[in-house]
Amino acid sequence: MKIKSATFELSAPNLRACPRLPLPEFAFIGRSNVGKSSLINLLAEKRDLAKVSDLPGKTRLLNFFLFNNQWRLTDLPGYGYAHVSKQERAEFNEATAAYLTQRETLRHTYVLIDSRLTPQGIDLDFLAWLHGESVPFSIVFTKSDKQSKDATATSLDRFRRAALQDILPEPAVFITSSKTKHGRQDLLAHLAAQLA
Ligand SMILES: Nc1nc2c(ncn2[C@@H]2O[C@H](COP(=O)(O)OP(=O)(O)O)[C@@H](O)[C@H]2O)c(=O)[nH]1
Ligand SMILES: [Mg+2]
Repeated sequence: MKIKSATFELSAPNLRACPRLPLPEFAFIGRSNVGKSSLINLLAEKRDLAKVSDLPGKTRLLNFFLFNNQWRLTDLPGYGYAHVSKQERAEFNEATAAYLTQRETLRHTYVLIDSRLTPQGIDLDFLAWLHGESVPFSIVFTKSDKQSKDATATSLDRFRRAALQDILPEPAVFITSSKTKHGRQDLLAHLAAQLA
């Protein structure tokens, strides 16, 4: 799929404030700092479409980006950042949960995982929750440029055993780097297949 246009549409604090015009949507979610915004910029081939930050925990809103005037990517608040207050955390989790389980236009969810890390409890909990709610999802391994191919393969193996073993059919896994553009075409092909 060719990306001809990509623009920021709006930020929503809750489900009610999400865009009204029904278009197919794809959600990106993962821990703070995992590379969600960078991946959106990679798909769009724009440097500053989504705000990239070294400070985790900055995005507390659901951010909508319109692609080719046909479909949207939703940058969801990162989970697992300890430094926001309990109250704030509960609120954004509620908006995110409502979006994932009730948004009628949501076609597919991509869960981003740092390819360098051993399986993290918070990711496993989140995946188990998604699966329990019957939300269809795939895995996107991020930052693959930061280590060797072998190390990524080992990490993926470990992750499959820890997180995906009980989930059928086994979710697709994409290996990506926003730095080298690795995985961009595969991810776009997967999106395109779901738009067809
Ligand atoms: N080397 C490398 N750094 C990345 C990659 N993706 C994101 N980063 C860096 O990781 C940090 C967090 O990225 P960001 O996209 O803001 O993560 P978000 O919080 O999930 O939206 C930033 O410093 C990015 O430059 C990648 O594929 N490779
Ligand atoms: Mg971000």
